[in-house]
Amino acid sequence: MNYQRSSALFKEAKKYIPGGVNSPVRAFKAVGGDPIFVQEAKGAYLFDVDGNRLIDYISSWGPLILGHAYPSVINAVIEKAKKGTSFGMPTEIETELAKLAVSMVPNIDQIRFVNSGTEACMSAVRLARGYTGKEKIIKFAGCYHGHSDSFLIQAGSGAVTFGSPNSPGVTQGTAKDTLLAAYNDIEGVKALIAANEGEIAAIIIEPVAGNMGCVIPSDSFLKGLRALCTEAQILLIFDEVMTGFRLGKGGAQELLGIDADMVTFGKVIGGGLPVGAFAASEEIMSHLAPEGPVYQAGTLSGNPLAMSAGLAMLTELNNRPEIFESLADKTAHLHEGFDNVLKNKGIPYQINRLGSMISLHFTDTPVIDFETSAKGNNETFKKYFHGMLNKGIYLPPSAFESYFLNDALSYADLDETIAALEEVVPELLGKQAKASAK
Ligand code: HOZ
Repeated sequence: MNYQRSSALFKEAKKYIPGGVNSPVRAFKAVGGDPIFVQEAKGAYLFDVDGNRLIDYISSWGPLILGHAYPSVINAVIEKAKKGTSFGMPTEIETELAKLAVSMVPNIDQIRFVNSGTEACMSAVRLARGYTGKEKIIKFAGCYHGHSDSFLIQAGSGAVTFGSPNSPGVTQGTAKDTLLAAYNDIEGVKALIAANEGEIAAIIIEPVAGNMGCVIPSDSFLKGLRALCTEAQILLIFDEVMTGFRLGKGGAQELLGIDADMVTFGKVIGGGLPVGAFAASEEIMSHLAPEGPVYQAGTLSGNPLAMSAGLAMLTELNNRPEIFESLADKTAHLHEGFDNVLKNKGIPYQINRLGSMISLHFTDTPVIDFETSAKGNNETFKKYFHGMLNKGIYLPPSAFESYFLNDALSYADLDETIAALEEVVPELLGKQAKASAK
């Protein structure tokens, strides 16, 4: 495949935008080469500026559950835009989306819309601190909750991809209030709580991690966290930026049967437009301004275009809950196909999957936390990524990201992807690649 125009655009972008991108993982630094510039997308496919068609496995990092440019979402945005784009005043559609989200997600009475998952997690923690009167939080190595200061401590996703899980610029004062535990290690959490008795406001976690690849919590781990939080009066915050409205109508809480005290959402709740949200019981949310003293605000919060996209997508998911099962089936098909291709080839690998999230790790060790995820062989990952890209398959350009399947993917697309992997295997083994049909 030819990516000449993408490379030329990247060169130009680098003159005016740091690293040529507005979010680091997009720069392909973890895999080498130049990023692909998108021209447009429809359904399961991306079309780049060089005229290539790519089967998309990132779905804008999660939100495009129905596929790209889904008609009811696009029409809702167009119709709304004709009536004005931003008012900084209340609109009815904010309540409509809030009401629908509250009806779909367990354990929440009220929701506050913001503009990104970063803002949602940052604000949720502020509210947790204001509500409990305590200052420390526990987060898990490899979990990513956006780029606000408190969370850039052993953060996953782009931060760890570029070797800066603890970013310069985060003060020691801020860092000391974030305690770090290992994912799936309940004893470690117990020890932290004991050592910081009465000081921990919240534990924040991706209930299914998507920022160190896809990492699945053990049943006893999440149950244990719930029990510890209840016992020590710590708020359990589920960061459902990726899992919310994706693993089921009610997200990971519903699928895994664990109740959170607060939930954060991101891109999904805006149907792919810039939205985030945080939600909890009325009792907790009443501490938020203007009802209570914990401040949070934003001109673009509840923006009508974003609300209309979110409402159209959530309405569709609410009316067609069979989508979640169908997505999980498609993901299982991909898993099985990848397994069939890779087994007995002498390539160490692990596949983690839950619902429509999946990741492939080139390691012998089961991937259960950040440490085991980091054991993946990045040289093999690079060959895999570029081999697949050359066959028209767009995967996350970092081994520390999950893939997100969308409803527009057909079984033929999945089979094309599995066939592409078959062709890439010799490259993974260090052999000469077979000539591609494309
Ligand atoms: N690392 C982000 C997803 N986990 C990437 C976001 C982006 O580049 O858009």
